[in-house]
Order: sequence, then structure tokens, then C-alpha cells
Amino acid sequence: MSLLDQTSRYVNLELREDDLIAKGNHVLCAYVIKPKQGYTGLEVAAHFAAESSTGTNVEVCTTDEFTKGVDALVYELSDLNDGEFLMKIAYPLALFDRNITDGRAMMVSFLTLCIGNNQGMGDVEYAKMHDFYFPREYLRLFDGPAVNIVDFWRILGRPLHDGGMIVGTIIKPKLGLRPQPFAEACYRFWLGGDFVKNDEPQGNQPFAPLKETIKAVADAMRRAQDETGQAKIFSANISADDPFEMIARGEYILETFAENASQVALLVDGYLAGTTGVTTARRRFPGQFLHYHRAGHGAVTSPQSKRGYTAFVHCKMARLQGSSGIHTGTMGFGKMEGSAGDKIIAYMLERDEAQGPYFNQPWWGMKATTPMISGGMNALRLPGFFDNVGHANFCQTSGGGAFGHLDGPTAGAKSLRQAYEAWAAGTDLISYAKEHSELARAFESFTHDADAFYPGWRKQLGVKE
Ligand code: CAP
Ligand code: MG
Repeated sequence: MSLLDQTSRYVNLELREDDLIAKGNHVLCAYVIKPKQGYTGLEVAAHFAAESSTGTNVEVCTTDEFTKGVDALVYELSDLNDGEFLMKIAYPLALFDRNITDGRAMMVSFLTLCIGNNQGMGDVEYAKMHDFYFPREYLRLFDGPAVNIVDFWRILGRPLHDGGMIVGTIIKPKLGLRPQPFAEACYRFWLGGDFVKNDEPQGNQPFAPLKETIKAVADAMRRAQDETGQAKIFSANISADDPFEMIARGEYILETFAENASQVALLVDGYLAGTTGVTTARRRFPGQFLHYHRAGHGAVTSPQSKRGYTAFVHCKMARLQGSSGIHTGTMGFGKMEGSAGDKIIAYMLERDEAQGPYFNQPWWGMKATTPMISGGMNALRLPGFFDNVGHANFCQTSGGGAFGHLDGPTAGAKSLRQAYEAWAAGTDLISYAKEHSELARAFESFTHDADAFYPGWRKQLGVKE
């Protein structure tokens, strides 16, 4: 089917990116796009920009000169390989929706336009967003984080700069614990660790009613604090389809933790609950650490997916929406997809200016979002991860890495803290393990990793084959 030629209206390759950034009136997006067989890159790019802004597949009689003034414009289109193109589009800020309540911006509008209908067009084989740039005028309209790891360091009495790794876990098994065993698992981890989270599906299952479980966990926190003399943190899942259910859960949880309510983070399965779920938590409970779990994101962010957006783009959107922390992956050091180069995601989250794959993004003072490092981690895998990123200012959660420790979750927690201490002291893990039994036992708990990362560990630690 021949396409309406929209290149003259929606393509302007004379536009210079520096000028667009200097003027600050456009959102810029970089996509990798492949046209369907029989279509040229230019005509499909134009159609993509039309569908993403003011056009459709035919001319309409109602278009006027003002309309054309807010057209999205393709300003760069360069050949990649395998028939793919790098396409950059400039979207006028006027295109994006604002709240009628407070005039602020909304992420759903960015998604509807920039990753909306353009994801299913008949002449596009696929297109995936790899980076975007918000000018100051638009970025400032997003909530951004209210709190982040600095508030955890404050709770734990750590230095508020470079306060170091938060030692965390996820209650495992993922599902199937009734309230008392669940709370006992929390208590036992807290005897050695700082932070316990619900696993992303844990909420109000019939075998573990939320109101009963949370009561038991709040009690476990009190007992662990009394026993250790240290503050503890719990991240409670309030994900739900209905924002009012989320609010009801959050209110109950904070009421039940009472004097420890400031030590409760609220967890939202942000990719699945969507921008409304994230913003419901961000705006109704602005004092709480908003813990964005990204379960499901792999459907669009995986390198295997040629559509949607990358993990980098996903995490950048989460900071704008106000996530205090987001799961950022383990960059090839854990069980989930990822590679060492994903460290640019952490830098984009935590710095006030960072270089993305295609754009340099200043954040103009928007609070940082804390990378939550999780997924198949244990004490043995941490030093390599820290070396790759260059610091350990993360909230790190190990489920299997704690509850899979031979001596239980208290020892598992201690082994994680010891791995961080060893790295921070610049001491190799084996030497530190010689002086710290829980770390030494982590080698025996995770022998596959020990053999892979620390050959000869048995002899060095005096462990029989
Ligand atoms: C980790 C985890 C997290 C994953 C999510 C899990 O448990 O609780 O949800 O980390 O991945 O359910 O697998 P383990 P990501 O520590 O036992 O692996 O952090 O990449 O979003
Ligand atoms: Mg999980």
C-alpha cells in the first residue's frame, strides 16, 4: 500500500541538535527503527513522527497552520546495519499533556506519544527507544524523588555522603509463607542486616493476609531493633490495580508500624502498575522511600525485544516519576539479563548530569534515584559489581544470597556486609573471609560461584574438598 508522502512535513534534516537543545522547546528521542520490506527509511520515519504527533495516514481537512507548528520532526536519520536506522525525533513541548490540578507533567503523556501507536504501525518492522532528552522547562514539571538512600543512611546513623551499601534481602520463598514464618524470616535477617523487602508478588494472599503479616513484621522489627540496638527498614508492597487499594494498604502499613513508620519504604511494581501506580504512591506518601520494582520490564527492555524501550530509558523515566530507588539490574554479575556497560544506568539515576547512549542529560537538581541492586546476588558476587560501578552506595538485596547461606539469614546478612566491608577496605575477599566466619561460610554455601570467581578458595580457607 503506498504511503502518503509525509516527508516534507515531518522531516527536517537541516535541524541541528545543538540548536534544539539550546532553545529548550523540544523533547528529543532516539530510536532504532527498521522499516517493513518495501518501504524506505525516510518515508517510514516521517510516518512514525506523524503518528506520534499531529498526523495519521491521510491528510485531514481540519489541519491548520497552528497544527503544523507542533508537528514532531525527524531531524536525524542514519543508516545502521541490517536495514535499521538511527532515528532522532524532536517533539515540541506543547504536545505533552499537563495536569489540570497543578499544571505539572505526566509520564503517561510522554509514553502515549513517544512509545504509543508508533509501536504497532503496518510499515514499521520495529522501533525501540534507546534514549531521550528532556529540556529543563519540561523536566522540572515532573515530581522527581522526594527521598532516596540518604534518608536510609539517616535512619541507620550512617554518614549522609558515601554512606555505603544498605544490606538487604527479599523474603524467600517468593510466596508460600504464612504470617508468622514470614515475620520470623524478617527478624532473623534483621539480626544481621538493615533492609527487608516484600518480594514483588507478596501482598495480601489468602494464606498471608496483609493485615496479619504486617502486624507480625512490625513486631519483628521492634524485637530486632531491641536486640541489635540498630534501626531496621522494611519495604512493603502496596501494588494494586486500584489506587484506592494502594492508599488503603499504605495507610494501614504506616499506622501499624507506628513509631517505626518512618522506616518503611513503599514498594510498587512500577512497570506493571504503570505511571498511575507510581504517582499514586509518590504523591500520597511523599515522606516514604518509593521503591520501584520493575518486574515485567524485560518484555520490552530485553535486548531480545526490538520494540518498546531499553532498561536505560525505563530507569530514566522512573527517576522522573519520583522513584526513590529502582531495580537497576546486576550488570552481568547476577542472574538477570544485563552487562557491565549497564553502569551508565546507575550514573543516569544518581548523578546531576550524565551521558546517555545518545544524549547528555542535566537533571538541574532533581534528587537522585538510588540503584537497587538485586537478582541472584550473594557475598561472593558483590566485589566485582562494586569494582565495575566504582562505588557501593546502593541498596543491595539478596534473597537466595541470604536465605541460601548454610547458616541461615542472619549469617547470610553478615556475609553480605562483610563482603562490602572487605571491598571498602580494599581487602581481597579470601583474606577477609579468613577473619570473618560468615563470609567464609558463604564460600561453602555458594560453591559454584566460589569455584568460578575464587579458584583455590578451599585450600586458602582450609575447607576440605
Ligand atoms: C531477587 C528478586 C528480584 C529480582 C528482580 C527475584 O531475588 O527478588 O525480584 O532481583 O530483578 O524475585 O528474583 P534473588 P531486577 O536475590 O533470590 O535473586 O532486580 O533485575 O529487577
Ligand atoms: Mg523478587
